[in-house]
Amino acid sequence: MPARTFRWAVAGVVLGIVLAACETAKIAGGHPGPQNPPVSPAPPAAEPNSGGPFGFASSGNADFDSWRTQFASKAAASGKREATVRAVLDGLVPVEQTVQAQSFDNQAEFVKPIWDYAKSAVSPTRVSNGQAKLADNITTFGAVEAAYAPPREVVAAIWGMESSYGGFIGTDDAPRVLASQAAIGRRKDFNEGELLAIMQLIDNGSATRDQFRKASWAGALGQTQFMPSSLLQYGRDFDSDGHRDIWSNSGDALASAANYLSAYGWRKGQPWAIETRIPEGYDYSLGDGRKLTVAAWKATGLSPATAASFGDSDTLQAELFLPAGSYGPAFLLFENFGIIKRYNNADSYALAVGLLADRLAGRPDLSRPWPTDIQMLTQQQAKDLQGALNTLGYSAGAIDGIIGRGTRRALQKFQKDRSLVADGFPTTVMLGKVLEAAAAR
Ligand SMILES: [Ca+2]
Repeated sequence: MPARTFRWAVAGVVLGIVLAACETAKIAGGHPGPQNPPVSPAPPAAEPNSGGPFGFASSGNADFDSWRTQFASKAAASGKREATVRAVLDGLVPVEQTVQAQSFDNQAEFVKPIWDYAKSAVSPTRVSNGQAKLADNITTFGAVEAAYAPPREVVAAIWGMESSYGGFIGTDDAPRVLASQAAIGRRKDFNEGELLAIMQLIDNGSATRDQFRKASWAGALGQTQFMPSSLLQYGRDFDSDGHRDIWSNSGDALASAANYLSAYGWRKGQPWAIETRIPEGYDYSLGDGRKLTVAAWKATGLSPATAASFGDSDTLQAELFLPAGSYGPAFLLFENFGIIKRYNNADSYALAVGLLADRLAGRPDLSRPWPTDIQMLTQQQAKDLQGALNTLGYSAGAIDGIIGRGTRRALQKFQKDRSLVADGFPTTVMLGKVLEAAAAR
């Protein structure tokens, strides 16, 4: 999915500061991207005059009221039932913008190292709860697994990450948070599209107005934390009762998540990643995003960390992923890692889902510990690093304090040119070397 250009996400999805998948991209859970939700052709004479037939009571915010009147007319003109338009928009009072802005800016993903997130993802409680849920819902998981490409443990891991296996689905009103953003916040078109999707879901009987009152602060819905347009496009009515009830029907929720991954091209039977052992003296600069076959990776000296072999994956394309540089576990990533990122475009999220899935499937824990004793760069230090790399001509990209792939690749080039271990991992010692080099220019 095309990456969003805003820090947009459901609560609880994570982008490690060391590992931002894209420098500032976030995806609202399960949302496939800024494709326009299907909109019926406008009936020619349906355009209401200004104010339209709605006449909402004032919210107390003139800008919001003005937007709402116009948007209601637009929604009705696009074919949404007037009663639905009214039900979705009537009585809304915009969220205080400072509160909403804080929610966007204070997401844990921007301050946590990736291993904090990975470790909490596979906490003993989350693993044991997941195993219990797999056992309790064995018939549903069997049917979902038979109907869609991903294995049950991956679907269960997403369920666990998004809503603690359905235990927490949010208490915000999706129309309220989306309308607030559309009217006086960020990303008008995107949020209006999500509101139109809600109206369409109500109009076609998939969901009720009241169900949309159980959403995250960003408007993500139900046990799978789908944005409304994702529910419209990928939601499934697995028990065929006429409703896509991802809030309280775990079959609908799990089938919807599995369908989403299938639709984005999940490779049935292929792994998401395999932990790899790296030999002494290895050229870490190979971990720069290039894709080679597993056979070619083996020829560079890599071997599987916890298994006897890489299995039958020799011909698959993989990328060497060094989330903790040379200080922690390394992985060969496969296409399915990218499919998990369609759900949420952060390496740390996909890593957490994959690791949790592995544990739920009974596969062994990582062979190498995360380097919890390493001090992470602060956001300001990360900016200093990016600025110095740019000064030195290594092109770290935008100076945003988020160390994503671009920054890591630039650091790898710096390290390689100086015969340092080119792992692209920004320790404070490495920051010192880069700043020193930049100052000497
Ligand atoms: Ca249903």
